[in-house]
Amino acid sequence: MMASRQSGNNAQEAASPLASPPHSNIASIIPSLPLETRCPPFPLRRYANFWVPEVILKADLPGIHSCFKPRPTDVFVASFPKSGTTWLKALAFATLKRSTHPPLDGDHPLRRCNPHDCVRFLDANFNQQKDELEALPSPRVLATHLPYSLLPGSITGDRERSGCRIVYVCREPKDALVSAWLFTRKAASALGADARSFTIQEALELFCDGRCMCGPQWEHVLQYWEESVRRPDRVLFLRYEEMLIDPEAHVRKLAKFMGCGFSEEEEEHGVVSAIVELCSLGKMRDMEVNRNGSNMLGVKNESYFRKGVAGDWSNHMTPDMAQRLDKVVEDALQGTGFSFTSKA
Ligand code: PAP
Repeated sequence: MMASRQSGNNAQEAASPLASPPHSNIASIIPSLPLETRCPPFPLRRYANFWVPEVILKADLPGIHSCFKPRPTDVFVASFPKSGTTWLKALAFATLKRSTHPPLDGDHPLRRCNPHDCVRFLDANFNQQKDELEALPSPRVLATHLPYSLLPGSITGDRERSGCRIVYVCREPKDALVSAWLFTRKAASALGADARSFTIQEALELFCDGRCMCGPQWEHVLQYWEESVRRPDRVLFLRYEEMLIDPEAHVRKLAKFMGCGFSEEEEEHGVVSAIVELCSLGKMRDMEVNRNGSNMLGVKNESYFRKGVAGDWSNHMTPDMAQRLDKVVEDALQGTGFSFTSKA
C-alpha cells in the first residue's frame, strides 16, 4: 500500500508548505495557491495536492473544520464528482431511514425531493446550512466530494476514537470524465459559467493533469480505498460498475455496514428490492420533482439523471483519447495495489 506519495505534475507546488494541511487560516493563503480557471464552472486552487473549488476553500472548508459537529451515528456518502453520488445518496437514505420511511410509502421523501435535497453535501454552502444540518435527526446521512485528507479528524476518526461511517463510491475514470463533461456543458450556465464551447479534448487534458473539481480523480479514489483497507468497519468502498450489476447485493452490504442489516422478515417482504426499485434511475428520472425541479443554485434536477451505464465514454472519446487517460491512470497507480478494472 502506498503511504504519502506526491500527486499531480508539479512537485514544487506539492512541496510548498502552504499547500499542506492542517487547514487553519486557509483563507489568507488562497491567493498564493496555484489557480486553474479553464475548468468550468468554478475557479480551482491547488491545495494539499488536490484541485479544489476556490469557493470551498474560502468558506466551506474552514467552516466545516471549525464548526461541524459530527455524531458517531452519522453516515457520509463520499465520492469524486459524477461517480454515482446521487444514486448512493438515495440508496443510503432509503436504507437507513426505512423504519420511518418504508420504501413503498407513497409519501416517501425520495418521491417528493431530489436525493441531493434528502442528503445534503457538507461542502456546499456549509455556513448557510449548518444550523439545518445540526437540526437533522440522528442517524443522519450527509455527503461530501472532499478528498479524504481534507476531512476534519472528527469525521475520519483521527481525533476521536470512533469517527463516522463513510461509504465511498468509485467510478471508472473515463466514464466519470464524460459524465462530468456533459453535466458541466448542460448545467454550467446555472452556476454562472458558459461551458457550451468546452470540448471533450479540453476536458480530457485538464482531467489528465488532475485539474478538475477535487482532482486528480485517481488520488481521490486511492485515499478512500486505502482507508477502507485500513479501517473496513469505518469506510466502505463501492464500485459504481459493480453496483449496476447487482444492486440488491450492494444494498444488503450497505445496510450491514451502516449497522442496520435486513431482518429475515424484511427479506421475505421484499424490502431490499423495493429500495432498489425506488432508487432506480428510471423511477428517479420519472418523478415529478426530478423532471421539473431544480436546486437552490438553479441546476435542473433532471441533469443528475442521464444514462447511468458503464462504458458510455466510448460514445464521446476516441480510442487515442481513452488510451491517453488510461496510461496516465496506470502510471499513477503503479505500486499502489489498486486498480479500476479489478477488485484489489
Ligand atoms: P454528482 O457528483 O453531481 O452528484 P453523480 O450522481 O455522482 O453526480 O453522477 C451522475 C451519474 O450518475 C450520471 O451518470 P451518466 O452521466 O454516465 O449517465 C447519472 O446518470 C448517474 N445516476 C444518477 N442516478 C442514478 C441511479 N439511480 N442509478 C444509476 N446511475 C445513476
